[in-house]
Amino acid sequence: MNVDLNSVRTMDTAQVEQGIRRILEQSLGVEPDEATPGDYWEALSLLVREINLDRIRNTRREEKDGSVRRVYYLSLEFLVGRLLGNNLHNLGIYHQAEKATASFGVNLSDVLEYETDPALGNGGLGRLAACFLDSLTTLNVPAFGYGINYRFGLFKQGFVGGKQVESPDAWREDSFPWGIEKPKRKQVVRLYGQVREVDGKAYWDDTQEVLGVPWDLPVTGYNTERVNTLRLWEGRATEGFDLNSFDAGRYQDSRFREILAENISQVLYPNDSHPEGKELRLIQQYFFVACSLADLIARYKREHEGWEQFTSKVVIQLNDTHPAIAVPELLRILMDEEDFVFTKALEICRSVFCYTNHTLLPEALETWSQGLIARVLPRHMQLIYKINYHFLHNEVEKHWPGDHQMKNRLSIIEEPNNPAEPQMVRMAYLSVIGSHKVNGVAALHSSLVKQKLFPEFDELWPDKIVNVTNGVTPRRWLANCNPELAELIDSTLKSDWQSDLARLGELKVWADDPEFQKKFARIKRDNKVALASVIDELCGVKVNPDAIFDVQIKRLHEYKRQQLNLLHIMAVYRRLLEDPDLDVPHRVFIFAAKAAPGYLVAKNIIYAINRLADRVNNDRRIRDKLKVIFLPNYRVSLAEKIIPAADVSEQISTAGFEASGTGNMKLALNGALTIGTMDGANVEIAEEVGEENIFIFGKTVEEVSDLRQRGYNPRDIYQHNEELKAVIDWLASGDLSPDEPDAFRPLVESLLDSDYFLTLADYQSYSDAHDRIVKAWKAPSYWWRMAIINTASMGKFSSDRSIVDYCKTIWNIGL
Ligand code: DL6
Repeated sequence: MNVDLNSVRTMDTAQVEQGIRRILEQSLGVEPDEATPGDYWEALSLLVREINLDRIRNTRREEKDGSVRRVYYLSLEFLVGRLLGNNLHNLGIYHQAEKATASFGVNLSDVLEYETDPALGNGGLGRLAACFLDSLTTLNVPAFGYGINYRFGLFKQGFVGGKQVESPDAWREDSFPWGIEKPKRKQVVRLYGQVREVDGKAYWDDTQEVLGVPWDLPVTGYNTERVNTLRLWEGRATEGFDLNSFDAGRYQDSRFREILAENISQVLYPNDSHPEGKELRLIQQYFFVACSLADLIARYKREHEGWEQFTSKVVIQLNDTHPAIAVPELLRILMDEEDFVFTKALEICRSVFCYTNHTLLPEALETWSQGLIARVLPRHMQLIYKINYHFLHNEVEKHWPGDHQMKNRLSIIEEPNNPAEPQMVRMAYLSVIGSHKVNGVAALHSSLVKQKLFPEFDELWPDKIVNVTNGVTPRRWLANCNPELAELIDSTLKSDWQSDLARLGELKVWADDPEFQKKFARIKRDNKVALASVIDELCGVKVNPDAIFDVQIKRLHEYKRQQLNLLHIMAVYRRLLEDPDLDVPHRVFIFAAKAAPGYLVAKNIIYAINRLADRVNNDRRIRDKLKVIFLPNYRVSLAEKIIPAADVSEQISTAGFEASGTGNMKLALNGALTIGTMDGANVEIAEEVGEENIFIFGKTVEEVSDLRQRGYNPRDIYQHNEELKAVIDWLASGDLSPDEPDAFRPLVESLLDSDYFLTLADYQSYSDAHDRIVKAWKAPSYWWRMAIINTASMGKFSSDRSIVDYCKTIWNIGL
């Protein structure tokens, strides 16, 4: 039977109501009048799950003839966020659910608050993966996401005396009805052991085995009956798991504990831009890659005879280098299990793999010691050498004959400067060599990937490195999180902007209309009132919804420069102390960010902001003109509350360091004005909104590099900028932390001694840009015009457009 996934069925309110009642009574065993919001959340989630399961069956039926090319998105992180609201919206039954819960006397928004965020990611990379799944499904592309079902997601952040403290996030300890265990699809993964060669064939023996058991999360799309799958693997011990063999002197004690099978999927590593060279992390990477490849090959074999069609039916996107071990793993399967010769096997790998680079930070580029890979995955180490030999002696030699330096430079194996250090395996090179396309995530980033990161690869293979600018799903990041604005847009445009975000451009004609501006501003204010009550609840601080809400929400990293924001707020405070009558609008500076637990300067910045907040928020002299808020435990559901309420979006990274950013897109989409550097996707946002509708400041990539070449001394700036000197001295003085006078020494030293991220160099320009913001705010019709133009200009930044680009330029999938 052919199923048309485009003809979407829906449910009316009475059906949703009956469904809720049935599940409350028959599955949860509670009467509607005694049910808690948590029970309603569970009942509604189970109802949605029934619908999803029904649709998954239809999706499978539609794909059964095997004619489609599937996208397999391999990612160690999927930051999916709460699922109920999003699913209700995608299934087209949000309003029905609202009315149905109301008929039981329950408010749907209270019910939705009950859900815990599945915190299966660190930040941008993981959230992007989640947006892409939404868009793949919405665009009706057959796709699987593959990742790990971590028991503990990203840590929970709290503050004690203003300092970050981390606690484990056992996100699925309570009920989590979305994941469906699929024991029948389990996979066996092998580790350690050794390789024997017999008659030229390799045998990987004496291995330790662990099981990977999949958990499936249904992925719904907007306006389609298709339901794709996010398959997350969980580690389990095999029955014959032999503890004694681990202890037989071959492995040290600490390692013994690390490699217990169940540990594999316990914890998400909490660093987003600094990989952890731990054995368990390598095992995590291999574990999920091995399970996923085995699973997708089994699916392929169920649908096809032979390997001839493999490359036209399968495409595998490597989300950064975390899944790069997939290249030698597929090679191993093809050569050792399927008897392909090396060159043919490598050709197949290159046809199916593609790799996305998400960062230029040198410390974030993964390398693994050769010795570690050789011990944990001995066969893979052999194959990496084989790929490297083939690459250097055929491809590099052909292009640069006799050039040994070039071979050294492009080798997957990095030779140490000091012979006592180990050889390292460059996972990025492995990914480039094993893929047919490599992409950066914004135009500027992709050009830097070509020029700075992989210039020789770009010369060797001029068509390989391409750009796909990131995007965000307009369903979660406008329709769901900002329903009032969505309604205004609906009633103004009368067209389906949610599936064609470029339609927002039609709002531009309303930008100067006083009535429209009034409505737009009213919605922003309502959202600010709602955020103010969250702030009061979480921080105990009352903020004025008529103040400018200036937000910086993202991971805490020196390159993202929360410290620049901090220094400027300190300066604003000083100005107010000097003249409390200063004619400036009230301002609320809002931060939310987690710092990697081992990143001391980042934690120091959090502490400084919190200490400053304490001082400012309790200082009556400045008459509430300034408030500083640090919201704890930043996560997707908190972002959904902050973003609709933001007036100003801080995107202030050092130029050349932020690959793209996606928060910048979400905030502009919701009518916040960006203060930003010419970095990442800010450049394209500026192009779309026009330079008059964005506050650009700071050094460009070229200026940053010129300055470094000339020799940068932050102390020169410090000595010559009176205001900046005063705030840094104040920070260093211990006045903000009398109990710990040296508390901010790490931050002050990093600013004055090296200032690698050029905070001081960009300070004055940043402060001037803020003055322009203040001026613009004082002219409301000018401000709201800009805000409306920002929303109207975000069409390009839908993740649907990103996925269309991937389909065309990378995956060769027709839509
Ligand atoms: O591409 C998604 C996201 C970008 O928007 C950010 O600019 C970038 O910092 C982030 N990268 C990471 C680091 N990952 N690694 N490796 O999260 O990716």
